[in-house]
Amino acid sequence: PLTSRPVMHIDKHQIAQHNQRLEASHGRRFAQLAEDLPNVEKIVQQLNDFQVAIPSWALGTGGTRFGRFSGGGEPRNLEEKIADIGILHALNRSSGSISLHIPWDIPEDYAAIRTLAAHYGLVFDAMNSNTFQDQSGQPLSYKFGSMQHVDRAVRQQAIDHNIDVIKQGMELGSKSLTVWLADGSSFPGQLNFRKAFQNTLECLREVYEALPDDWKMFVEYKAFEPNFYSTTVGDWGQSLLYASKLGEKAYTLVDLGHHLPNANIEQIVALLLMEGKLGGFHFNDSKYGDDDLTTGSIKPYQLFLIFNELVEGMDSRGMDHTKDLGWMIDASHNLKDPLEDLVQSVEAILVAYAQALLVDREALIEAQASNDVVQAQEVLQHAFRTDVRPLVAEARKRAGAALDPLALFRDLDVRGKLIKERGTKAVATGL
Ligand code: LRH
Ligand code: MN
Ligand code: MN
Repeated sequence: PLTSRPVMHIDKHQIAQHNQRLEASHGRRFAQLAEDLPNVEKIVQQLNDFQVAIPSWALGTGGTRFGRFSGGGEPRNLEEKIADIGILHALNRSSGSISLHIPWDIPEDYAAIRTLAAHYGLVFDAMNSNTFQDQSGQPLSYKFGSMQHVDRAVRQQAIDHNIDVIKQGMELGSKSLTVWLADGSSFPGQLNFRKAFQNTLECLREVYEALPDDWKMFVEYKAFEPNFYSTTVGDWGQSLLYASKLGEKAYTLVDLGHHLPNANIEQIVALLLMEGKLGGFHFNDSKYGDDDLTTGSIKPYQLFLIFNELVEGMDSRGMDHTKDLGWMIDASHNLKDPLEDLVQSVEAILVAYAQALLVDREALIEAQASNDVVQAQEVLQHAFRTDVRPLVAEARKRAGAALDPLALFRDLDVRGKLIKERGTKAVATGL
């Protein structure tokens, strides 16, 4: 039983009423699309099964280096972050898990937290460790790195923290650890690259040793920021090196915003999948760097091309789309309502996935085999230019979610109610 039940919640009747209002126009649009698709039932089912994890740090208004303008009604603690994801999941039935960041999140009573999450139909996705900031009371500083550090004692502190995060994750039923390191250097000569790599590898090995057998470890790479000359896990090659040396439970994690401009992410994805070393995703979008903008807001065609490789690569390896990779959003913005932002990101992911499922694989293979470049482009763009939103909406309807989650969020004045419950000056812990 829950000790305290939040006031704001979305119930079945509100969803049913909303869907009833939109049913006629949705039904028309869906029927028209279904007429042209041979495998519509299968696609709707695949969309229905697809779940993407929500990071606990995306529920508050993100800041920039220059300031933070918090919105009202933001979650003040882990319980309220879970409640927010509960609202999101009730609206779309596609965000059934939460990814924690330790110690931005401080789970105290594990059983109670699990019960609360289960109440909303949520489970715990990857745990994220944090050795990129100094926490109050922490004996040694990460100013010059954590796992790469020249001082063994600092490295040990980073190892211990990661092992503690694994232990906390075990209490919550998580099955994976994501390690993102800010380690690197900002000036030539600051770092011995080989020593930094080897120190990091040694530390990751110790963390890997503490990983339960049924867990995965994701090594997340990032080209730059906060370091601006070198990053010790700077690209997919370096991440793949670590993951290969660590062992079969270690994988590369691709955060879409962590590449140098114009990187061909879909090709990276294809090769990592081929090697069995793609572990998961952090979805977001960007124009310049790690902008963490709403997924699909800047480069929807790239997102589609990535999903095209994912579907093709996973199918060729007999992988389960829903279970075999870790899907997560890693976006948080400073202008939008965080929940509305997440509704948009989840929708964009499902749209890109649906478009990828529409690709005529046989026609594409044929075009490739005959060097028909024009036809290959036609095949891909036919799928990309199909308005698949009725498929995504239909999947939601069948799962008991809202046909138009954003409209319902606004109609119910969810944010207004959260402000009433939590106040206008609520500030989430974290970034
Ligand atoms: C680093 C990153 C990483 C962190 C998160 C807060 O830029 O993408 O995944 O854990 O942001
Ligand atoms: Mn990330
Ligand atoms: Mn990032």
